[in-house]
Amino acid sequence: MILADALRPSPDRTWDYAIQTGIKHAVIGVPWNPPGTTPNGSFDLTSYADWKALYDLYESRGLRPVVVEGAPEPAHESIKRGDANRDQSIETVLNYLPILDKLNLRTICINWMPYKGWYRTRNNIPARGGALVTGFYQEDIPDAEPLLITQQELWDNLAYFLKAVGPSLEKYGVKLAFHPDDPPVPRLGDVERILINKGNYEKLLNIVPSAFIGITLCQGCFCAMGEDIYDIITHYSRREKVFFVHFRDIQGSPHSFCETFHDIGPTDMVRCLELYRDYGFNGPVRVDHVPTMAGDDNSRPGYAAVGRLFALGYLKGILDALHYPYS
Ligand SMILES: [Mn+2]
Repeated sequence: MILADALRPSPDRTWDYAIQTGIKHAVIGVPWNPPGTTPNGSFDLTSYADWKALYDLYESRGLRPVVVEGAPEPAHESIKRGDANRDQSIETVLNYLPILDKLNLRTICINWMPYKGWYRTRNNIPARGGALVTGFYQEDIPDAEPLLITQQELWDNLAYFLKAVGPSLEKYGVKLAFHPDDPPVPRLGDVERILINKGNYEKLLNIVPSAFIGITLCQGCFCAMGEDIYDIITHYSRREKVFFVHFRDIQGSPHSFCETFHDIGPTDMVRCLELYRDYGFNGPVRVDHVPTMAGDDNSRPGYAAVGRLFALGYLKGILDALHYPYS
């Protein structure tokens, strides 16, 4: 496994914790510009110099970038929505793929959730010892009209995109790792969703069959779907479709769930890692969605520094105990 941590493109305490924990790989974020601003804002997605400077920022601290997460929103939001800027945005993607190749950045974690990203209705649910976790409760977000996007439109936009970029993914050796919808529900207020179950993942993988189109196996999302997480890991590891792992757990169902500490959720996390190991998974992994613990404020629910530190240590301890090699 390649043990990595998601680190924002400006060094902060989470960088220090990652480095001090022995992490040597980074899941990098591209400086983000809100939708509606210029497509690329101050960071030009088609500029090698801009990508190289970003790469060097991480590298200078001993963190080798291995995954781009998420797929840069300024380019991808229009593609997901299928709006008037779609073709121009696809052009941008086609222009940055060779740059990623040059930097040996082989994986993009992408989601297919336009308009709303990962979504929670509660951010301060008490967990062990007063730590705080996030949760999703469908009753908190009633259906609204008109729908901004339907399932059919999402599928159509996805097929349009994959057909446009598929050959370039192969040419430049860059993998697209599709993250599940979070929450994995068919409808979220005024938008619909598609990456919500195994059946739809099978459909996704059949649109443009390619060794460069696969999955971000966010364990918490597949658990929330009600899928058998051990079957999911086995099935997609065998097919070499696991491009990236999000180590995470939840309790509940698609329409009603909350996050858990990694060590006390319903999932047997040791068994999950045994399965990745036994099927020879050697790609990147990162911890995902952690509780906010004492010492952190709750300004970044799911991504607080101390909770992350605990999760990293827990993951590393299991890997060592299993003699699962990682770098
Ligand atoms: Mn995730």
